[in-house]
Amino acid sequence: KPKVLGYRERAKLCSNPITQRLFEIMEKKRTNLALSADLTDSKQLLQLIDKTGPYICIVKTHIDILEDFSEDFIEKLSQLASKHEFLIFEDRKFADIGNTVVHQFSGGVYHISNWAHIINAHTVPGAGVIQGLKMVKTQNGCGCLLIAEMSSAGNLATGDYTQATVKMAEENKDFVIGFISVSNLSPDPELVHMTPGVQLECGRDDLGQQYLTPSEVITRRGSDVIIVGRGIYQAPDPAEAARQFQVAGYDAFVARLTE
Ligand code: BMP
Repeated sequence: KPKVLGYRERAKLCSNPITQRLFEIMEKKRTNLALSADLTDSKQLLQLIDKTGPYICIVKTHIDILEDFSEDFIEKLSQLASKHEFLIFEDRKFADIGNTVVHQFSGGVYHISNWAHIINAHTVPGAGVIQGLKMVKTQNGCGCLLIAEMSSAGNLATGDYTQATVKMAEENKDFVIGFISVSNLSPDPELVHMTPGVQLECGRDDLGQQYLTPSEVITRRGSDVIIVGRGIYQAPDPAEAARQFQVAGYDAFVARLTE
């Protein structure tokens, strides 16, 4: 069984500055919690992020669900990222040919390459999607997660598709920093695993989302980061909920370290 490494050791082993920074933040703030910030009003979203900032290592955005997007929102989000020390992950799920994703990543209304530290991509187009994204000049030296598995019922990212995705990650480590997955797929300490579909109790929603607990995800399945949306922002006290997920996620990691 491979030895489980602490966040500081992982940071030292990472050659990519984004993963290095991520593990340093995780070590310093004692958190493996990513907030899935899926509110549609920018003022409410910024308030949520400011309140939960102390407990998280990443804010994951869906920038295209904001009703009132503006440059000012990005400015304020970036200020909060510096204030609370977290990375910004735009969950854009690029999934087209290389030439198209170049424009989707750098251009349009959102100019994602100017502000995101982390992006992600489906591998259904083949390696061209990675080649395209990699060509774009970025502000923060952006790293890319490949969607190797999904949390939703009946999804097709399984078996050979998942294995081919792992291979693509291993072959593109200058830009690919890890996976969206619901299990540990690679023993390489430079590749990070992030898992959505997390609540404090197992269960599902009405549209196919399936929830696992922090201990199932981190201790048993060996993922690195829990991604939590409604479990935090729909709670009566989101800051308190974030604190509970921080503790649950971190305790689950300590349990894996010491088991
Ligand atoms: P929630 O915790 O509210 O179910 O939100 C999960 C978040 O993670 C959503 O933003 C969703 O888009 C994202 N996500 C997911 O749920 N499953 C996946 O397989 C991949 C995702 O990006």
